[in-house]
Amino acid sequence: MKTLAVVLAALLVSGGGRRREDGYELWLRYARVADTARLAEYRAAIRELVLTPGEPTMQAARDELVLGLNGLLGRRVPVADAPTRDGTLVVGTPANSPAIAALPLAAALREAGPDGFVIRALPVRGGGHHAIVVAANRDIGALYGVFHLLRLLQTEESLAGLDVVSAPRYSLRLLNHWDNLDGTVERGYAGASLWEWARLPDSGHTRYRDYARANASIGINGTVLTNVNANALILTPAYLVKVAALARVFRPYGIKVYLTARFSAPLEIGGLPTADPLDARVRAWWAAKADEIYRAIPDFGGFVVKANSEGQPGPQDYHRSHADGANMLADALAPHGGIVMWRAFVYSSEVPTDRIMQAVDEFEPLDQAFRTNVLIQVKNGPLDFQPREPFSPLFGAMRRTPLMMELQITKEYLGQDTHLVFLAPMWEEVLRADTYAPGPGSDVAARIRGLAGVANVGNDRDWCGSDFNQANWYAFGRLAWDPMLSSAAIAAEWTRMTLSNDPRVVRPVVAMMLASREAAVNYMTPLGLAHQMARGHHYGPGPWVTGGRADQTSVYFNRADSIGIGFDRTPTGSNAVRQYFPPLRERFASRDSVPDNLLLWFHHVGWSERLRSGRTLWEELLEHYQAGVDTVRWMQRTWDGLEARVDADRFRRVQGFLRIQEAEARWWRDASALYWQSFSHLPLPPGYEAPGHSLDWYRQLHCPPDPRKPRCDPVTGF
Ligand code: GCV
Repeated sequence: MKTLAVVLAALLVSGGGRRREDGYELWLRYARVADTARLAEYRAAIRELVLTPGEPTMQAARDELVLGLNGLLGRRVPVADAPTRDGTLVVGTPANSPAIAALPLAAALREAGPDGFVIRALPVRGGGHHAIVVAANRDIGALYGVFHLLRLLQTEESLAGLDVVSAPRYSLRLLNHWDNLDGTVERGYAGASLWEWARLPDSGHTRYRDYARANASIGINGTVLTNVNANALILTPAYLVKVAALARVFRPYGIKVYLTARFSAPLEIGGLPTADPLDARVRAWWAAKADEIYRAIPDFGGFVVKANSEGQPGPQDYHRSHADGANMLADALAPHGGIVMWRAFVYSSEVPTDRIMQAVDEFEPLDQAFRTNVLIQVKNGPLDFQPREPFSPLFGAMRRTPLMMELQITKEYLGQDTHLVFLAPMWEEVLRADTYAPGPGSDVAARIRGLAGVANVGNDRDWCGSDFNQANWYAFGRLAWDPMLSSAAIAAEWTRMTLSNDPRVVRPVVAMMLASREAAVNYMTPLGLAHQMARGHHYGPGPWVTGGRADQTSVYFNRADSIGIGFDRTPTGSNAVRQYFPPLRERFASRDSVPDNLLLWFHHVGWSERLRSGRTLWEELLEHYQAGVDTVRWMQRTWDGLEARVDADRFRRVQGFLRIQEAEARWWRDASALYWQSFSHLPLPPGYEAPGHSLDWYRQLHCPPDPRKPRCDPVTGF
């Protein structure tokens, strides 16, 4: 009887022997290698582990290897002090591993630099055994190398002739959390904040360590814990001790902690009558605050600041410039080696120019005015994380000031948790865009010093709100390490690690992922349209949104009228094209050369004007909306075809979300087409799928007051 109870309990825990695919393990599932030949190869190549676990980072590397190899190889790999036989895995640095110090790796290690690693299949001297060596200059490089090796095993790569030298392109690879101290997450679609402030510093959730593991596995080396719409309380002693506790968990994984600095903190928590950056008392307050922070967190990274933007306080409140504000904070952090990432996301409702031009107008004159420990953090596009924008012209305009690029991993404008939209193709597009500053061959990737990604992580069991949203966290880290990795390669890695190595799964899933971003562009904002989402929550269509701040409305951006649609940014309009270097300026300004996918971003085009395709603008718009819907339907069919090859948990979850996405792609198509039709007065072509409802119906659709997911249901009309 007792035995039966034990068996039943075990069955319940294990889900009947089935692995529970609830998403918690992300891409670090370490499932047993399915290909038997590969499994045999790996088992022969890795029969013992030599690694000195003295320091916390080496201990983390060892823990990960033990966990990973146990899972992947399906057996325990013993740990030895020195290589004793063929099939040894040696991990370390010349300083902590005599075996590595004895190997001729100097040139490769120079190439690997401070964060990189070398992985080689080698005979190890003093025994002549064959080994795989993971070597680095610093412990953190060894940990990154371990994750890389595990990735090779997870993706079933051959180890024959292994010879890898890998170094990150950028030294700043940061997540930005928009997490509030009350546990909410601005633009978060994966539950509440991970940071349990009320329980810290004493209770260290084990999840913090898994968060650090996940980040380290893709090379992320910094985390900004708090929202850019900042709360000064995070800088008070009561919170700093909590921040220090998180920093302790993250430190072995090479992750530095950063905070957002509220510019008015000297007033709010410092008891000063001003926050003027040129006031000596204010400067002294920030210097003392920096000293206090570094006493608590010696490796604190620095501040991110949103100033004079969307109501946030800043130096302009005192008639000072962004440089005055940034430099004051930079001076406070400089003695400790800290940096300031000052955001360029600024626009003012009082400035009469095109909203997207204001960042360049504001910051370009300040080029060279910033301290050396200031970076200007620029969103990928000049507007605000839209499904498609051209790259921000600031990447070309700021020639002397170090720049970071800010990407949004959380999909505020791209279907949030439910829509399957893989963002790597969008990021690849901007990283590889040529700014032509100062001439051809100057891509955005070369103009920046780091990447910041607005995190999509919350306390949902699956971290990101959906299985496929995890791929965007993964892709961000991989691109911050190597911005020239292709979206296809990243998608394939992620799919193999997360879902399956079976080519009958990998091929279709990668195809779905690669098609997904263009599908979203098509059903949401085709041909260069932007910011057509519903007001506030930005979920679902709202091309009719007007009222309030003009430069936050849809009509400001679509400029639809009886003649046509689109924002004239040529010299006859706002002349935003002037902010790009030649020949882009001319390319964007001319109807003959502007790419179709940015047409309405730069031009106001007549409804019946013919485009390169031979179709009229009206026909072309409708084609794109329909193509978006069709692609989602194809994704549904593709996924349905995988039922037998994907575990039931994830199969059903993704299937359900694709159902939502298909209904909402139709919602976008129909609401948009009907709204544009109220200007064009042109008919839908014969055979075009008829809209489900009238324009009024779509306009009156109200979202339920759900603070977590402000979703409107276009089917029930809720
Ligand atoms: C954190 C957009 C978002 C805001 C966000 C802002 C920013 O406007 O809608 O939620 O605020 O960008 O990046 O500062």
